[in-house]
Amino acid sequence: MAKPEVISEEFEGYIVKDAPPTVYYIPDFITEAEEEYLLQQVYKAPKPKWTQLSGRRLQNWGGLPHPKGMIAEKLPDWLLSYTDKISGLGAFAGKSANHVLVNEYRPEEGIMAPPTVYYIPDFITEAEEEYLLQQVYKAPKPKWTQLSGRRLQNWGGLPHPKGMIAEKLPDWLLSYTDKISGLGAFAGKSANHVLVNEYRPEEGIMPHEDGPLYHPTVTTITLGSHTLLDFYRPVDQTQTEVPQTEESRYVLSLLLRRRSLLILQDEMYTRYLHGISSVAMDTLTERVVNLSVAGGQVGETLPRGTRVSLTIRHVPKVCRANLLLARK
Ligand SMILES: O=C(O)CCC(=O)C(=O)O
Repeated sequence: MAKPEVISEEFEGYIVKDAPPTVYYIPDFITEAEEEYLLQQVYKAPKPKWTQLSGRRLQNWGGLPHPKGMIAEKLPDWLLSYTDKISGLGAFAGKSANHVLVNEYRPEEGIMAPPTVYYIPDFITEAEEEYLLQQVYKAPKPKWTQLSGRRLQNWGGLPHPKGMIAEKLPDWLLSYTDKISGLGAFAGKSANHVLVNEYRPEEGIMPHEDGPLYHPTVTTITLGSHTLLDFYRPVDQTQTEVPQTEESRYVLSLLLRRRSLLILQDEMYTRYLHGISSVAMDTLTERVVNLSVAGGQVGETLPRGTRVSLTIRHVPKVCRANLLLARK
């Protein structure tokens, strides 16, 4: 094998041999005093500089990378001396580092640690499924909103960029939202919002993102019938030559059996779009990645019945109605 190119002669001894020759590990790159100084600076940052993700929290410095170009912000001096030092070693082929992500991991946290998809079959019993369906169909008619391809009930308030005016969830939902929050699905927060969707056969929902108004975890209880939840890559704005069809952006599907719980987090929430195709029958393929746990065979066809889903989420920005009234 050709001798790997070394970014700087002084690092020749630090090439990790069993890794591709693009990994250098340099022990004691900084002194104890420098480590202490950097930690001090990190923890001096104002609270809003932190973004809490599941499994870690982070600070972003230098701007938000974007396909159309990052609106660059000057790095603070305490980072600049290190980015300059590393750029000076030739790490960026003569260019200068202009972006730093600070990640903080507590014990038991990690960037890959929490799987981003959990599928829990038989999360509820048949009796609970029947009870929940009864409650859904007991709701007064005006509680339903008819959309093209499905109808829905909104519980907990209407999420809004300025804050959701929170409404208490009914007890029949609260026992489930509390149970799911207790699993740690919302990083210690409690679910405060439930969308009830009803899909008849041949109904579905277009691929979409759930957006920034929710904590980036979505949990779904499926009642009445299975469905296939399909995932798609977002349209790549930098790629204009090849047409990007729904088919070419399709990545995988999950089989959601009745009475199951699905938890989606992180990239599966923030990066990929999800949707349900409007068909009367689903055919299982090797792209349905949870067949072993959900029970199903490639090639099998599953006729759809009426499915009711409870999409349970946490809306972080909330204003309480009584506070608003008090201000008037
Ligand atoms: O019914 C489902 O499982 C998906 C619902 C959904 O994606 C939504 O309401 O945004």
